[in-house]
Amino acid sequence: MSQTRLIAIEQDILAKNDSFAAVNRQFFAAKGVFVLNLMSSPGSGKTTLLTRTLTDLKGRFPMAVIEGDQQTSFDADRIRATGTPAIQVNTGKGCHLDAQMVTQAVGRLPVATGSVLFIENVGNLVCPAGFDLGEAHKVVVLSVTEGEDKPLKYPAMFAGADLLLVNKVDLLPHLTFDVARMIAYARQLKPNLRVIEVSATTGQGLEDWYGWIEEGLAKAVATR
Ligand SMILES: Nc1nc2c(ncn2[C@@H]2O[C@H](COP(=O)(O)OP(=O)(O)O)[C@@H](O)[C@H]2O)c(=O)[nH]1
Ligand SMILES: [Mg+2]
Repeated sequence: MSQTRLIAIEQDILAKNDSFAAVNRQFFAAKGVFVLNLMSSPGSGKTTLLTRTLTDLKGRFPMAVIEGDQQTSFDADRIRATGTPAIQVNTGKGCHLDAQMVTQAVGRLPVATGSVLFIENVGNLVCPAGFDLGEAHKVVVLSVTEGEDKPLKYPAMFAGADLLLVNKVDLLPHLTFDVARMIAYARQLKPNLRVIEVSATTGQGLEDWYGWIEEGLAKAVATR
């Protein structure tokens, strides 16, 4: 295939995605729904962070989850075990969720007015960065077992994020991971990137993450 034709196809796909993303964003804005698109490598702890978050924030405001994976409904099952409504979207060979998948999932999910909708994207640091889902913020999770160099290796992911959750900080005593260096790399790509260091298993740092969510939700509700 010629390079020109390839670029034309890519532009078509992205334009179609953007029009669905705009529809989603309008729907979420009208209902005061605060939507977060969580992205990371497989195994960084997205689902663990989510189950802990849903359990800790239960009763404060309504929440729902869209789970993206190539195969299985394991993660949606883990989320539903917390009592939160969740939809699993399997992308098959696809390496990311797209905005139309979110439109369809939202049609099958009880998304309450004034709620938080978490979207767990397919695990990798590449393709999810290119697709707007209509979210309020892209949140990237990087765990301390992955190496400080990841922001520079996968720049689009970090340049497009509004919040970086550095997860598994409970493991730092056993590693040589340099948190400050990794954050400096990430801020080369996004100077005002907000960073919160957390452990989904011990709960360290989670209050800051919850505060950030509550602030965002309050804004979404106020501008409804
Ligand atoms: N030590 C430690 N392990 C964690 C933490 N968060 C997640 N894990 C573990 O990392 C593995 C992958 O977690 P999972 O939530 O499935 O990651 P996902 O693929 O990003 O959804 C599991 O074995 C979790 O128990 C953490 O904060 N500390
Ligand atoms: Mg997961």
